[in-house]
Amino acid sequence: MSSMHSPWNPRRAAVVSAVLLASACGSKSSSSTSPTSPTLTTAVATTTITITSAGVSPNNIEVALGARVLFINNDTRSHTMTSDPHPEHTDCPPINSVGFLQAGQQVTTANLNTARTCGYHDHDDPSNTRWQGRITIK
Ligand SMILES: [Cu+2]
Repeated sequence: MSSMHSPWNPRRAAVVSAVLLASACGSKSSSSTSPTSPTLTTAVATTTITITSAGVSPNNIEVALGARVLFINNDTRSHTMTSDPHPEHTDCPPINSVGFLQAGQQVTTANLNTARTCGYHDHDDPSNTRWQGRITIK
């Protein structure tokens, strides 16, 4: 069985690349994905998210079913906070109640009445992970 030990086995290489191609094209995720994923902190139980020039904080929170989340814009520029996915914003419509926030303005979401995990982003800067976060409703 000298072929088992040859450094280059074209048959095996063909099988491996076929598998890689299949996995790359195979699964179509139905969940929303942002272009890039934010680095999430450990989930914090709070209903207040503060926006500064450094980003949203905390960027990973847990709230009780039915809660509202307050977004406070302490940045010097405006932000438009919306549900993932961009640009449809269909995952968690109550987050879209926040929308446009002037510098210094604060707005709450509508009641989060569905137990699920919601991602959000700044619709004006959708690929910037600084303005992305997660709200887990349970
Ligand atoms: Cu968007």
